[in-house]
Amino acid sequence: MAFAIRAFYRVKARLTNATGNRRWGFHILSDDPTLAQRGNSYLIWLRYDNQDLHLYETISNTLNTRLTVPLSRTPNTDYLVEVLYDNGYIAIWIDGILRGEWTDTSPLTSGSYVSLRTNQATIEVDFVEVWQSRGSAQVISVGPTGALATQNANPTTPAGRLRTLVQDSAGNWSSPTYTDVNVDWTPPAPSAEVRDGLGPDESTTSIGTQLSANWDPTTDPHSDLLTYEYAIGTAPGTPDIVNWTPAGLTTSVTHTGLSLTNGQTYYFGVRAVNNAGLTSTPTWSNGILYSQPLFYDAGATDSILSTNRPAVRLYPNPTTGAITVTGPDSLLPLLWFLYDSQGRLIRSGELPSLPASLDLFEAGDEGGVYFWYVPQMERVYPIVLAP
Ligand SMILES: [Ca+2]
Ligand SMILES: [Ca+2]
Ligand SMILES: [Ca+2]
Repeated sequence: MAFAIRAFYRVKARLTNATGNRRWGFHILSDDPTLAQRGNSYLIWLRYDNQDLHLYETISNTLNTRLTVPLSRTPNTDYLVEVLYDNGYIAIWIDGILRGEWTDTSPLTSGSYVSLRTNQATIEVDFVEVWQSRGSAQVISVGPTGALATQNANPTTPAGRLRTLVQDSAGNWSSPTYTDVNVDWTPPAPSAEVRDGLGPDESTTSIGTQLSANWDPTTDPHSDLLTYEYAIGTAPGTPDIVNWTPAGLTTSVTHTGLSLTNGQTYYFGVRAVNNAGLTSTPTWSNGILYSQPLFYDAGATDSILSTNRPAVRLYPNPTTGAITVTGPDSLLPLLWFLYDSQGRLIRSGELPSLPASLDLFEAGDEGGVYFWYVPQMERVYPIVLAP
């Protein structure tokens, strides 16, 4: 552990062998556990055949006796040894009874190791605990290099247990109490795919007041999900139409109350929030085009010629597949939509220059009447595909 001005050590062990000059104990605040006397440290030392408790200070790897207290102990008995180090003051309890105190007027100022030690002894150790001092509130660091370096194995198994005890002004210790803590410092995995619409991915919609999306479920193995959030934007990564909004734990949503712009493509973003409050990177759909439902005003077909609006012309009509489009550059880029006789959007595109040759139809299109819609002209052109 890192050096602390005030620290508390608890070791519970029993000595089990019957012969020899039997002793065991532990160094605290050692600066080098590889050395025979652990460099610079304090050694709490229980001598069974001498029937005493020893405290040594090791300086430059040399033992110096600082305290000797008569104390009877028997083999095959658990002893709880507790040591308080407080800026040079050392107090030792055996089974809860204060047995020795000593103050180092030149206290150790560094030392990162606790080191168990035996001499002609076999011991069974129940536990070794190092307690750091705290205030009335204490921040515990978590993360790969934190004091708690483990995340929950699953959402219902806490990663750690925080224990605490307090000492009264007479030096008496409370019983330890504890609380279990859940730890998750990583965001959920992002959803694999977001699809426009409520089923397989859709590319166009004719409903101008709402948009839907559905997405692959995801999870967080450590803390599970609190909610999904969705957003709608005019570009992937840009939630400029609907900002991030909780969706609960369902994997689809329909957002109503929209006023969609004809010819605009909209994108759905989805991200997951875990129970630690961490948010995944968002996943965006590949977009859905809003195209107003087609209406065909037969009366407007010829009146277009008598207005000041520039003319867009196309030929041949009927066609076997391709058409040539002419018109002024002021209309560029020329956005167009092709609908079938049922009013269903078949395809759409943009002409970057005029005149242009446009492969309007594709193999598989059935012969008959189609409608070519040019938003800039607010005009629908009937086109016949020759069978
Ligand atoms: Ca000293
Ligand atoms: Ca996590
Ligand atoms: Ca789509």
